Amino acid sequence: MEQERLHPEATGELSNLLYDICLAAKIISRQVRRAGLTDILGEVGAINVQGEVQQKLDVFANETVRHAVEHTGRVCVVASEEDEHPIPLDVRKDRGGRGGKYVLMYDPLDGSTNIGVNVSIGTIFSIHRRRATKTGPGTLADCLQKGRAQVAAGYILYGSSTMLVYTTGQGVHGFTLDPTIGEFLLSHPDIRSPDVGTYYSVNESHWNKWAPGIQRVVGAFKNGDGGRVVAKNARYIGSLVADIHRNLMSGGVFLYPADTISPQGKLRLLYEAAPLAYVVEQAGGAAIDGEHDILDIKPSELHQRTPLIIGSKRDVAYARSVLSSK
Ligand code: FDP
Repeated sequence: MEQERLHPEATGELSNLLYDICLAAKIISRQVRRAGLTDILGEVGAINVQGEVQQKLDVFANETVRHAVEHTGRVCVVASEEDEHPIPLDVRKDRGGRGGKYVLMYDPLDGSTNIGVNVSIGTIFSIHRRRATKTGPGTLADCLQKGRAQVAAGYILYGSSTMLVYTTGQGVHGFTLDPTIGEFLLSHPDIRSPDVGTYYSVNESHWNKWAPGIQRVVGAFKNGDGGRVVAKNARYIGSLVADIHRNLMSGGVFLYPADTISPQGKLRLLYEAAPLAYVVEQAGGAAIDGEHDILDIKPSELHQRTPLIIGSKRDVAYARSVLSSK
């Protein structure tokens, strides 16, 4: 609300869309907190478009986010990591056939393999203005925009507390869910990421499948590289949101590079890399695919994957310089 006041032209629609996402987050958080007590853990017996086994909580979170926005008239199309195609949203008659102004893309429950073992998981969201179409439901073309064009992005972390961290391009702000009143309260205003990280986070079991450049970078984060990089401590949760959040707060660099099995990397550009890159850049950090800024990549497919190196600015710059000096 405070930030909306800085824009006299704002209609309040974006703030309301963020509220809709908060509502979905509270409902998902409630289910996550009761997992193990209710029949919500385990697989549904289906494989999603990414070739991954869908968990019941994945499906629940996916539908909860879509239901929270689909009748509001604020969104023209949603795209989720769990659905093969974007879902165009109906136009509300009371809006004169205009259709929603915004495009919402999301990863409903990131870190699926951690769901059943009580490790932090998260929801990631990315909001764009519709561009390709002007009226009616939105299309795939509205989804395929560069990350730089996002109007808002963020994540909800279901960790030791439930936190919402988001940006609308005016810094990064963190809110903690107070379960006693059911509201997100501003607990971490203006988050800034240290320029040099304490941690490096990578799944080192893939070492033998990496290109020599990536091995050099990870080796330097582990052992130091003269005066250029000081050896770091390792932390890898295996839930992207949780790994990014820790590094954002304490300083660190997260890597999910391409390897011989996944030549484009594993993570999804539109649901994971781009929104997190927007948050991390706004907090003073950086995000690249090894060469280009993540936010400058023009997507050609909805479920496009990308290598990702993200976190403290000087660490990402170091990785970029090693990778460019073949
Ligand atoms: P998961 O497979 O558990 O859904 O994008 C998915 C993701 O988790 C990220 O949250 C996580 O950082 C990464 O994959 C973990 O992959 P590895 O198991 O290969 O390390």
